[in-house]
Amino acid sequence: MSHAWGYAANNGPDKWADNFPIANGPRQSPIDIAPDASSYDAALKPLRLKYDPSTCLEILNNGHSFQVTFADDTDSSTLKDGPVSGIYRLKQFHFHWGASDDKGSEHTVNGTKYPAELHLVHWNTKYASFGEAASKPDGLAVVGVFLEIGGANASLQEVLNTFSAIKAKGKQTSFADFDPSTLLPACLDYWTYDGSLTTPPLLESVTWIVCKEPISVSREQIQIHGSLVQMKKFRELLFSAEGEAECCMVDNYRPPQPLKGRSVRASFK
Ligand code: SG4
Ligand code: ZN
Repeated sequence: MSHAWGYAANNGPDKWADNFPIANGPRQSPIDIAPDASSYDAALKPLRLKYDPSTCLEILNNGHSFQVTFADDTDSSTLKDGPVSGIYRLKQFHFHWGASDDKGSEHTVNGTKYPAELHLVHWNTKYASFGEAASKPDGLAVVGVFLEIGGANASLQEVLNTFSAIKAKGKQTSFADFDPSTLLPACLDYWTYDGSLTTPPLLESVTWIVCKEPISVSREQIQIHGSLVQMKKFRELLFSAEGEAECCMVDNYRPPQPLKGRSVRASFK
């Protein structure tokens, strides 16, 4: 494989194992969550997420997704409790989405796909940096939130409003004072399991925390003054860089991987 990894037929999830053999490893992500096969664990604590909007820095199209990055040199924006111990710092959040509303999420619930999935990526401060933590079994904690079609989401719209500046791969722009907790569902009940990054290098370092309750995103909402388009707006971004043949950023999700004997625990009955 001479080309870089991606989501196309010639470099997509089915091909990743050629360069990243851990793709067939014991704790790969995402998975299909079967609620009836998950076990309620009374020892699981409520998730404690504390985010400081002043740590929000910029938004970037990295050619695989777009991500909002945070200053992570202090414990200002953190995840504590839930299934983990210690302090995990927020590094970035990003999304995965489909070419149409019937697909796009990475995790599925009883086989049901959502149109998109939000990932908030945190790293364990018992390690010196994100880079060091990313290869440790307890290095990362990613909160996954499903998006479902419903009313327009005002908080999400603040993110989407930057898209004209980050359309092509490699583009970035400042994005300050955004509070990522405004993207969270009201209820933080979750499923948790031991997994991996869902993109190469597919490192098996992620404690996954997948929220039961989705947040809403509008399919399309036309207003009288200008248009407010949410799910469709994601699909205007490009995998390609400026000057290359335009290739829409869609279907940037990995499908569910084998559970291989892992347990999925629920924080709720
Ligand atoms: C997306 O491609 C992000 O943009 C990546 O962020 C992220 O990689 C990757 O997904 C995998 O993360 O939560 N889906 S995931 O398992 O966080 C990392 C960057 O490239 C290492 C920074
Ligand atoms: Zn992700």
